[in-house]
Parts: sequence; C-alpha cells; structure tokens
Amino acid sequence: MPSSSTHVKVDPRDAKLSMAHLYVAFIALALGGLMGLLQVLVRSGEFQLPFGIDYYQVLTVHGVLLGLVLTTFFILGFQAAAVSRTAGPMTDKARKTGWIGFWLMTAGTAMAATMILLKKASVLFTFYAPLMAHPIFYIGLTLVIVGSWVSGAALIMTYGKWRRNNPGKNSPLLTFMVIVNTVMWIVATLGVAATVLLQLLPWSLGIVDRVDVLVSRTLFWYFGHPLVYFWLLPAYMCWYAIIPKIIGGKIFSDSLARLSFLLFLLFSIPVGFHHQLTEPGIDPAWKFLQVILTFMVIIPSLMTAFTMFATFEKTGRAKGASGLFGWIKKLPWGDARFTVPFIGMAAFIPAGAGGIINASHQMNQVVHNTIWVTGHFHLTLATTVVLTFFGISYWLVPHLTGRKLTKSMNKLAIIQAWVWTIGMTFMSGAMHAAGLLGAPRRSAFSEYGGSAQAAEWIPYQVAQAIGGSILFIGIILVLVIFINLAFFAPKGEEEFPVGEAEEGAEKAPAVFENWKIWLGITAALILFAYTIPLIDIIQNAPLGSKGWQTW
Ligand code: HAS
Ligand code: CU
Repeated sequence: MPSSSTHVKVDPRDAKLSMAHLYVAFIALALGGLMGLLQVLVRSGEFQLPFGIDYYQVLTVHGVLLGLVLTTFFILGFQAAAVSRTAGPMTDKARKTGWIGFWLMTAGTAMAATMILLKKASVLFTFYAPLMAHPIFYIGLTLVIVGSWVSGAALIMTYGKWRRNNPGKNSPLLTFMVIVNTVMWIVATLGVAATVLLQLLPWSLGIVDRVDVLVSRTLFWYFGHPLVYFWLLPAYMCWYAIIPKIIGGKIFSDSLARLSFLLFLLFSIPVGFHHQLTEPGIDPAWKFLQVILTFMVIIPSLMTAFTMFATFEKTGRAKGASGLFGWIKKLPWGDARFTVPFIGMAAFIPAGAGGIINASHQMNQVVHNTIWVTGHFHLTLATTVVLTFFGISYWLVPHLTGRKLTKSMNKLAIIQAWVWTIGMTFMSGAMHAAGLLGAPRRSAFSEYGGSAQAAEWIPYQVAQAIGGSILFIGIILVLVIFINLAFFAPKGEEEFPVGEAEEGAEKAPAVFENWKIWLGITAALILFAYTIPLIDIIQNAPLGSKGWQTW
C-alpha cells in the first residue's frame, strides 16, 4: 500500500530532538508520580511527611511536573516527530530553532523546580495571586513559555516549507493538526505571559506592592482552558490519524477531522470564565455567554466520538463482522498501540460528561472547589490524555531509537493500562463522590475540628490512597517500558503509523488552510467574550492585594 506521504520515517536528526523532549517528560512523570503517591497518603490521614516537607509544596511539584512539564515536553516532542514524518525533515534552521526552544524550556523548568524544592514557591500549578512566589519561579515560567513559542516556530517553519514546495495542495493531516494546536497555544499563552510579566513578576520583585487578583486570574484562565485542549489535541491526533492505520482501517473523514480541529481553535479560548463562575466581580451575563461558548467547544469532541465509533464499526465490518456489535470482536485487542489509547477513549465518556456538569452554570456551584474537580481532571488529563500518550510512546520511542516493541513489552503495556484503569477507578471515583459530599480540593488532611461532615469524607480519602498507590505501580511499569524501549529493546524498525484516506475520498476544502480567516474569527470571538468584562474588572477594581506566603 503506498503511503500518503513520501517520508515513512522521522529524520534521524529530528528524532534526536524529539527524544530529548521525551526524556524530560518521563523524568517529570517519575518525580511527579512519586509526589502524587505522597499526597494521597497524607490525605488518608495515616501518614505524615518527613523532614519538614510541606503538603502544598509536594502538591505544587506534582501539578507543575505532571500538568505542565510532562505534557508540554511530551507534546512538543511528539509534534516535532509528527511533522518530520508527514511534512518531511526540518531544515537545519528549523531544527536549530527547535533545540533553542528545548533548552529555554528546560532551563526554565529547572529554575521553577528549584524554587519549589527550596520552598519558595508553594503556589500550586495555577500559581494564583495573591499567593506570591520567588521571582525566579516566575522567570522560569516565562522561559518555559517563550521556549515553547520558539519550538512552535520550528514547527511552523517546517510547515511553511511544505506549503511552498506543494502549492495548492492540502497539507498532510497530522501536520495540519500540529499547526492548529501550535497556533492555539501561541494565542492562548499570550494571556499567561501577560499576567506573569506585567503583574506577578514586578510584584514579586517588589517593584509594585499590590496585584489585581481578578485581572490575574482572568488572564490565567484565558490561557488555562485552551491549555487543557493543548493537552487533548495530540491525543485526538492519535485517534483520528494514527489509530485507523493500527487497526487496519481507513481515516473516516479527513475533512471532518480538520474541521473539528478548527472548531477547537475557535472555541477553546473565549471560555475561561467557566473556571470563574463562582467569582465575584464578573457580570453574570458574560459568564453566561462564555458558558454558551463552552457548550460550543463540546461539539468537536462529540464529532470525535462519532468518528471513532464509525471508524471502529467500518473497519470491523470490512473484516467480516456482522450484527450490531460484532465489529468489537474484530478490533486488535492484543495490540497495546490500540488498546491503551482505546481505554483512554472509553474513559473520556464519563470524563466529558463530568466536564459538561462543571460547565453548567448552576451545577458548578455544587462542585466548584471540591475534590470532584480533581476527580474530573484525573479522568480527562491523567487517564484519557495520558493513556493515549503512553500508547503513542510504545511505537514512537522505538521508532525514534531504532528498536522494536517486543511481545513481552507489548503485554506489559496492556497490563500497565489495566493497572492504571483500576487505580484511577478507585481514586477518581472516590474524588467525585467525596466532592459531592463537599470535600475541598487543594487542601491537606484535616478533621476540621471533628466535624461530622468531614468525618464522612475519610473513607473516600482512604479509597483515594488505595487508588493512588495502585497508580504508582502503574507509573513504575510505564517507566520500565520506556527505559526498555529507549535503551534495551532489540534493534529493529518500528513503524510510525499514519492512516490513509479511503480511495477516492473527497478532499478537504482549501479554505481550511486559509489561516487569515480562522485567526480572524478566533480574534473576533476572543474580543467579543473578553473586552467588556475585562474593562469592567479593571475599572471597578478594588485596591489589589499584597503578596501572601502561607508556607
Ligand atoms: Fe475540564 C476544570 C469543563 C474537558 C481538564 N478541567 C478542569 C481542570 C482541569 C481540566 C485540569 O466548565 C481543573 C483546573 C483547575 O485546577 O482549577 N472540561 C470541561 C468541559 C470539557 C472539559 C465542558 N477538562 C477537559 C479536558 C481536560 C480537562 C479534555 C484535560 C485534558 N473543566 C470544565 C469546567 C471546569 C473544568 C467547567 C471548572 C470546574 C471548577 O469549578 O473549577 C469538555 O471538553 C468535555 C467534552 C467531552 C466529551 C466526551 C466525548 C467522548 C469521546 C470518547 C469516545 C469514545 C469512544 C470509545 C469512541 C463530550 C470523544 C468507545 C468505547 C466504549 C467502551 C463504548
Ligand atoms: Cu476549562
């Protein structure tokens, strides 16, 4: 079967760049996972941290390493490989740019991590004002953001070269998807860069005394919501463009896949208020508008769910399946490259439903600031996205290092995913339940002076600890597989699977690559959703807050 792309392999020089990112990502997973274990143990009430280590310090390391470092590094590594595989090798200039981005991000990560470990920045992964960290923490964050822009530029340069060499053609699907995600990331990070550089850094340096907390949180969530789709879209790249090849099928619809990505670009950003629904100081009419836009951004996920079911059913039927559900039996359940991401997809059904509950203006009052929300993002990010990333690593790492995924590692990978599923069912399930009983998030163990309500939470916190401990075993297993694939697996060639469109399938409309239109609508929606409320917030601002260090 001819490949839809002329490049069947990632260029070895690009492979090095991609692997550098993956090493940092998996180191972050190891350390961040260990912190997670400590947290659930503390919250069970049966364990105290030694050596004066503080719960909130551990929680910050966990959130920053897993939520920000693991994700960003994995994604940029995967995206570099995906572009090199489908649009061709990077130019020397682009690759150099990619390395500069990598080192800026790595230096920034080291700076921020050092400050957290020195107990100078226990501000959690959302670094909300008025909690004030050491200036070096904010400088580190700035380097991570700027580094990611530089890395993004390397991808855009490679895409630009492809366009120049292939006038009038649609770019390869995976490259197109990477570019949408990169553009979304750049537009979104402008918000967090603004609050860090214009507000938090001058404040922690003592140049200004007070910070406008609501402005800072609004700029954060302008970024914070698209951040979660920046995590999700690489998983969708795998589902739309890679899984069909692994299961021996075809891409269901190239146009639909591109359209869903464009909808994410349009609707991911003007929705940050759904994280601020309980915050005073924002007019409810604007919250309502952003809730409507949030429901718009659910549509491309529903399109994805439809596409996945359709892909599975069509492939199964082409292999001779009959009956309503016969196709399920035709899926390659023994192949970790399929099964591991599939479990991620299945988890996204309850995870997404939970998101819709969160976004429903009134129901948010019940769950906001409870550990339900923590349960929600351990299903979305720490199950759906992360299992898909693990599934990607099982072929990407050996592809990049010139090795093979052996039968025994494949089996271990499937066991790993089941261990993860069991652990997460306990942990996230208990979090959702305890949240409905009012258990707070972002808080260490407390009996709240022997309150009867707090006593109700304790059995769930024990269940969280059991689940979290099982998850920690899952982390050890995935690290064993990663180290094997990076250094010890037998030499060989592992395929980078890329799905193909059906023979004679209709081409996606050229307008999908008219960036002026998409960026224009994105900007218009952002201005519509944010301009008036932001003016309101600034005009009616209280005095602002001095910095707090609660540790
Ligand atoms: Fe969320 C809070 C709303 C998706 C992550 N979210 C968070 C936080 C994080 C996060 C980290 O509206 C906490 C931030 C903090 O620290 O405060 N979320 C949503 C909505 C969606 C959603 C509407 N979230 C995500 C994803 C995340 C993520 C994805 C990470 C990757 N979230 C909220 C809201 C809050 C929130 C509020 C604030 C809460 C508060 O009060 O603080 C939607 O995008 C979800 C749409 C998804 C679907 C599911 C489609 C299903 C598919 C699977 C198909 C399966 C197949 C397999 C084919 C509609 C695509 C078949 C298998 C079989 C077995 C049958
Ligand atoms: Cu959100």
